[in-house]
Amino acid sequence: MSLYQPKKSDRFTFGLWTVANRGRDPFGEAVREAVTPIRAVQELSKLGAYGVNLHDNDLVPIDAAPSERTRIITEFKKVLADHDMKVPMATTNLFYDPIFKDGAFTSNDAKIRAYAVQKAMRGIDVGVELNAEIYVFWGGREGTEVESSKNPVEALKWMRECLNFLIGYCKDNRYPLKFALEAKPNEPRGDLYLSTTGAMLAFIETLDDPAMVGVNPEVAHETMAGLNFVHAVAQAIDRGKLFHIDLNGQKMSRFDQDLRFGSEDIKTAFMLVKLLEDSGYQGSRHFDAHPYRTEDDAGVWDFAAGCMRTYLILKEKVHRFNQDEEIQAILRNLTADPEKIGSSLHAYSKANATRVGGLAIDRIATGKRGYGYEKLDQLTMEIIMGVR
Ligand code: GLT
Ligand code: MN
Ligand code: MN
Repeated sequence: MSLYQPKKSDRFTFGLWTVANRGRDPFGEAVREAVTPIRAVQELSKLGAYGVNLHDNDLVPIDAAPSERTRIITEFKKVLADHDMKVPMATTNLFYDPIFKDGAFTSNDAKIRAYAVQKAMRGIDVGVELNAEIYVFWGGREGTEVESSKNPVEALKWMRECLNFLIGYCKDNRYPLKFALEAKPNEPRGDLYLSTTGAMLAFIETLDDPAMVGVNPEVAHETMAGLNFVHAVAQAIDRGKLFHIDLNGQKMSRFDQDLRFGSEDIKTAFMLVKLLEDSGYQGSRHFDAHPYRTEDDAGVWDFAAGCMRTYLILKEKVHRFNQDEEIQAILRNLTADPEKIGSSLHAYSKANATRVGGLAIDRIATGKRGYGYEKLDQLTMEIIMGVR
């Protein structure tokens, strides 16, 4: 059905690392060949994606010589141009190499923090060369198992120093990049610093240029901690800080499953799409997920197509929800304010204090009100289940 066929204007993107995931886990070997960056661009463009995102080392091996780096990037740029694919986001791998086993920007060792900053500066150069607009920072190993090993206040200072350094680097080079910080509660470390999107939002305000920095919330990461992802995204939107988003699926209180978007908790996925679409979010709909370990190469592309198709199906359900007269009447009734009481709460003034202070509010009668949420939720579910 053409309604569910992805278009460039949908801005669907995938990390190179997502389709290239080989299904390795702590208990088992890789189960398939890695999809190369070039093939990822070719296949994802056929499926209708807008672009791909990457870590420095998804494209250029960590030990590549400068000439090798140039060759790889030139070849990659050609494939992107040939397939009308973009790289809207880039990031640094600050977690894979053993040097980062005790963190990067929050390592106790200044030499390791410097190496991380150096690697991020090079990664930023690559991102800018590929016309990326957003540079993501997912700490990876910024955390600890042994609490006594690191001063958590110092760790935050180091994190701030490194990010400020990189803000300075971008300004000095007139790079038009924006940064997006991605929170995660735990895994791969026992505990990670700045573990929620809300924590990131507070931290951003302490940086040298808060306007340049927003968040990259991920479905799986808030959900792992049992938190409400939609509310985290809403707070980011409220602050004008939703610069990017990592869409995937996750069961609560498990390891970071990174499942196909919409494959778990379809109601939350629906509410998330509704929030993004209703808010006018203009950024990438980026999928940070992995095909099941059971899949061969064909399954990898089923996975990618499924992420986008589910998003578009949910988007169409959101449209139905917004057009549904019965639902909209319920919603209008919920916020009805015939006496215009709400406007007296917009700001404190003597006049408003007099009005609010003097309102005759029947506590008992008002407390008896039924909200009709059973009906509203059932109607919502019927939209999602496709019978409405
Ligand atoms: C890694 C991680 C993700 C991050 C990526 C960016 S890499 O797959 O699990 O959540 O978004 O560094
Ligand atoms: Mn992510
Ligand atoms: Mn994840």
